[in-house]
Amino acid sequence: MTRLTSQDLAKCPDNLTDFNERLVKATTYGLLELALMTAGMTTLEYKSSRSTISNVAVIPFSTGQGIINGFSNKVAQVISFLGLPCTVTRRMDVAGWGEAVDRGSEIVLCADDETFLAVNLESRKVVNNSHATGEIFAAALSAYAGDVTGQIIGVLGLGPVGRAASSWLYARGANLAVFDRDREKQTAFLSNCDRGRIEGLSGVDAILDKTGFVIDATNSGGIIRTNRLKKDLFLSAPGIPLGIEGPLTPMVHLIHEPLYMGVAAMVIAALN
Ligand code: 2YJ
Repeated sequence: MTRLTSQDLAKCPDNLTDFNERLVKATTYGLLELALMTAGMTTLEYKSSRSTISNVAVIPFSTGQGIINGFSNKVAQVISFLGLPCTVTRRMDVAGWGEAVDRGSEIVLCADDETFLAVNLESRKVVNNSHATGEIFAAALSAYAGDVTGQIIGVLGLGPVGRAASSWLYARGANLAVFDRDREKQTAFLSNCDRGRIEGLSGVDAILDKTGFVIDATNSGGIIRTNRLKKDLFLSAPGIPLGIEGPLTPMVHLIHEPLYMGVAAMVIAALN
């Protein structure tokens, strides 16, 4: 899994209202609505859950390669944007956990170099960022497409993010065309699922030839080649780096950002 860098974070728009407007333009839904759609939660259910939350705590973790400047603050910023009371703990690591529990936080979020979790301390529900990220980028694609039932959706990359996106879309009636450059991973994925509506393809170009709706859940830059770009390609891209070169991005309908959508989906899923 890619470890976020401060350069990645610098790409997160500072103004969440602007980011939200861009999401609405692209998908007709804002961040909260997409996160609710991802979790299958109504606005009414959200309001009722929200009223039970006195604090969501974000705990900086210094383990491994250490603190990423701005990470915890950006996580807290997006949670506050969704309307949940949120703070970054003053202390880090285990002491930060103690602080969160002491102050009665119902939900905590923290990340080391490998894993980023939201934990509901009351229900004991644990939500993994990779899973939540795959699902919300799938929901964004579905919102753009209107309805994915019977549509072919391409999924590039079958790690935890790509698999979560695949399951979310499959459960909503999509047909999937999938590719992972690790052939063993692709074979294992295909043998673990009902193949009826899922087809394994031999490369990125084959996916792009097959469909204009694609999830890029790879960690490989530049894999999407200019000569395969269709004008109406919708690319929902949780993967870092982006699979399409920067200058080409105006040519596609693109949803790509490194943090906010995954965090929104995590915290909404952790409410139950
Ligand atoms: O608290 C901090 O500042 C750091 N320990 C944050 C570390 C962030 N962790 C990562 O970037 C991991 N690769 C997990 C992120 C999952 C993104 N899908």
